[in-house]
Amino acid sequence: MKISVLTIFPGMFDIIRNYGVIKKAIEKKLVEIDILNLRDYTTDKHKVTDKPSYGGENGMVMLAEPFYRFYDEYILSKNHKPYVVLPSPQGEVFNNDLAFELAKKEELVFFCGRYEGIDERVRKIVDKEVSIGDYVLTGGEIPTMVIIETLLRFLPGVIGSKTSVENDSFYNGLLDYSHYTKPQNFRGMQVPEILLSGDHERIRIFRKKDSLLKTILKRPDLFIKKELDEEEKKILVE
Ligand code: 6GU
Repeated sequence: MKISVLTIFPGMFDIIRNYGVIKKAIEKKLVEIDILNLRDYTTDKHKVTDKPSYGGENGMVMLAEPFYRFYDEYILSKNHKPYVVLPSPQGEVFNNDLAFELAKKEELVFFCGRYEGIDERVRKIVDKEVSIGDYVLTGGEIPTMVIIETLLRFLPGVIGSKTSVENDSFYNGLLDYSHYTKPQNFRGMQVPEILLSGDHERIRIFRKKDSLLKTILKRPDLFIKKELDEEEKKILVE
């Protein structure tokens, strides 16, 4: 997969490129992440990317021209059509399902906006507007990093084992089960006996029940949306 990001603050992306799982994914060539400076697509000698809003009193708005120039020079030159994402509080609310859909694309492009917003006409060359939640951030860079990190976990080979992605919170509409490591007795708190038993089937059922109960207690909104299978129903009535 290829990801290109258009931003006036390329340095912000060092955070995701240089650490942990994403750094490894880049090294393994599972993903190529290109961070492009929007200023390189400006047309004036001062490399201006924003101007005051028409109508007044509303601060600065990002110019449409640099985004369109990038679109003409980069996106239209490809024989496949990259999928353009505009992170914005007006977008579809991001979740694991949307991340899974985005992870199937051959190439993603993120347009990072700043200030009060982006010229409305940029939306014409955007495939999907995505919000990371009902609150407002000052720019699209952090949301872009959130979206990239989430979707990369779905690419084969990025996370050590497929089962750890599948067991994660939300993958099956439930929160993750509880985890324990050494020591067995930590300040008087014990690891549940069953996890030490070596009985994989009983451990699987125990964890499933833990996931179900955690979801009911902590995220009842998720639980009421979940369609329980026969095994899950049986675990809950036991
Ligand atoms: Cl994607 N962008 C900005 N600027 N603020 C947000 C957001 C995105 N999602 C939630 N708030």
